[in-house]
Amino acid sequence: IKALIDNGWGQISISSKEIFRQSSALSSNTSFIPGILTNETNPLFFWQFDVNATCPTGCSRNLDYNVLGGKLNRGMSVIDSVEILLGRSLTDAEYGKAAVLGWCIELFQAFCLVSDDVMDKCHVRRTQPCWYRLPHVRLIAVNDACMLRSAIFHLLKKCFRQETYYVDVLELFHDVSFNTDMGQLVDLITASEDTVDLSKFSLERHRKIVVFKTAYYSFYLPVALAMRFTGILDSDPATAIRPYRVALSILIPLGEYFQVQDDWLDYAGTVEQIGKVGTDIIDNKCSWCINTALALANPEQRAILDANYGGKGRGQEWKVKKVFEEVGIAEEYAKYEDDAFRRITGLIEIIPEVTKVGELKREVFVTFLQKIHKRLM
Ligand code: GPP
Ligand code: MG
Ligand code: MG
Ligand code: MG
Repeated sequence: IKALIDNGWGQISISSKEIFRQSSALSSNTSFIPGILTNETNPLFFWQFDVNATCPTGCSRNLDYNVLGGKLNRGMSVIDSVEILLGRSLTDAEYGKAAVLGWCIELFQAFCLVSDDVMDKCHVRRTQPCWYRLPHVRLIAVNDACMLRSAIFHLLKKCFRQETYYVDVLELFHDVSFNTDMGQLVDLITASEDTVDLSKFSLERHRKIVVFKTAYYSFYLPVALAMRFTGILDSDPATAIRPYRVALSILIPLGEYFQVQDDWLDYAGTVEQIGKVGTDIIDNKCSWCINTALALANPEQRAILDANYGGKGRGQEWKVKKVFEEVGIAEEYAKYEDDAFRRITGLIEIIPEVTKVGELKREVFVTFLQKIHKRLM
């Protein structure tokens, strides 16, 4: 892994390098993702040995191509949250285990992106062609996505089977995964390929989609894993406070804000910023942008949206973007960001300012909010 990082992985940020370095320090004879498939003592070794010999896509290539190259925010959030909850820096062993949980979320994210790009028919992801676009991959990407998700459970078994919270962690992944699948389903069936009917859209429907498809796995999952890892129980017998519910009540709105930003950047971001090319308009997606534009459009503008949203013809996307501009969507988005920041800060303040070890801490959520507020990538 060191060689991988030092020779030619210049695009990996410092924090990503740190997570790799620490993960490989987990145990002297266990290299880690993407090295997990290169170690003979690893139960996954047979994958590489058998499958790479015959399969041109190769499993380690799947990992290298799809797990790396992102910001690793979700993975790093597990480690950051564990450190905050324990109120101290971690030993190497603790860091290694927290990093495994971080990598499990990154595997889940890779599974989501590989399959989402097939479903959204995208071309570019993390500034490279989407995995399924590679000529030797194509629909094998569906199986590769499944393998990325299955690898999570291999890792959890390998590293956490002895822990009292093993089943809680398994349940978390299963529940969050189910919610994400449901969110993705509602996203897809609301964006019909054959008929464009903007009257089906609403901000309420948008909220349901984004909470389920993004907020649970991107925001609740990292913090809930850190909470399990540090021994936080479902309810505190002394105070009757239910910490996981409190965390959910903050992280779901935070995840909703994050996905609104994703929708905004799909329309306004450049490929250099976001590493992908937006497809929400041509894909007829129920995004924050179209819902906001619908609320502000006059009858002529509405007619242009009705005639061109979801259209694949020349200039149709441009016409929609022009209406977005005319209705002042940029100002509306700036207002949304300010309001979301205030609202979520208010939710965070429900947690007492001073707490004991083993209890939730405001800083976990403040750190997360600061990481995403006004993000441009
Ligand atoms: C983001 O939607 C949501 C996901 C990537 C979750 C997908 C879930 C699955 C079960 C496959 P998006 O399409 O707006 O993301 P992006 O803009 O990154 O393509
Ligand atoms: Mg999608
Ligand atoms: Mg997509
Ligand atoms: Mg998007």
